[in-house]
Amino acid sequence: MLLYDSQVSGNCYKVRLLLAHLGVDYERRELDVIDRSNRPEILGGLNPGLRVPTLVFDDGRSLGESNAITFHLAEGTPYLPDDRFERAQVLQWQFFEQYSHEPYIAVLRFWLHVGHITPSPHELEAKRRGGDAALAALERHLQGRRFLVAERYTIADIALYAYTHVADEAGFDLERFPAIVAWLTRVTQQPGHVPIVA
Ligand SMILES: N[C@@H](CCC(=O)N[C@@H](CS)C(=O)NCC(=O)O)C(=O)O
Repeated sequence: MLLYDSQVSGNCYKVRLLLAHLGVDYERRELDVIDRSNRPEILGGLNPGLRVPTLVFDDGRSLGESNAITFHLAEGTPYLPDDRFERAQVLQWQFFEQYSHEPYIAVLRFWLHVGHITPSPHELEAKRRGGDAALAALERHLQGRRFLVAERYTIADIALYAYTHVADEAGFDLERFPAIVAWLTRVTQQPGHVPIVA
């Protein structure tokens, strides 16, 4: 398997983290997330979004979208429940991550930490407000729970862990969210855990 990857990307990290848990060997090719001029040439025909992560399987098929990739790789493993309702709960968190969490926390982190882009005060405030709302929702759900779904570690946790654990790089103070902080520690204790930059 070949992963088109970026070390700084939390979306790519979701895939690397799951592959590390699964003990699967793969090749990785680093793509620039700032100069994206070669994307059509490299990812054209592999991922309609021309984004990383993109995973190319040994039979030539390819898949984009971090949460679709982890959903596929986790099938038949302990990281994706068999129960129909719990699988839908996993999807609920993956969609939440893409619509209510990543567009705020990951984008702000990209601006401030990776791309060194200075947003306008209005843009900054909008991202902070959205990120705070996402973290508050996570905090409420994690109070009295060990993990997001089925009380065990799944790809739902991987999806939300990716950008939550580096939210400080976007200027979010996680100390305000004690249930999230405790959950982040539980995630790092899972067998095969690797950091975002390995
Ligand atoms: N929804 C996509 C988002 C992927 C994404 O935004 N990837 C970024 C790196 S984190 C990227 O390729 N950025 C460069 C670009 O937008 O062309 C996913 O979850 O995989």
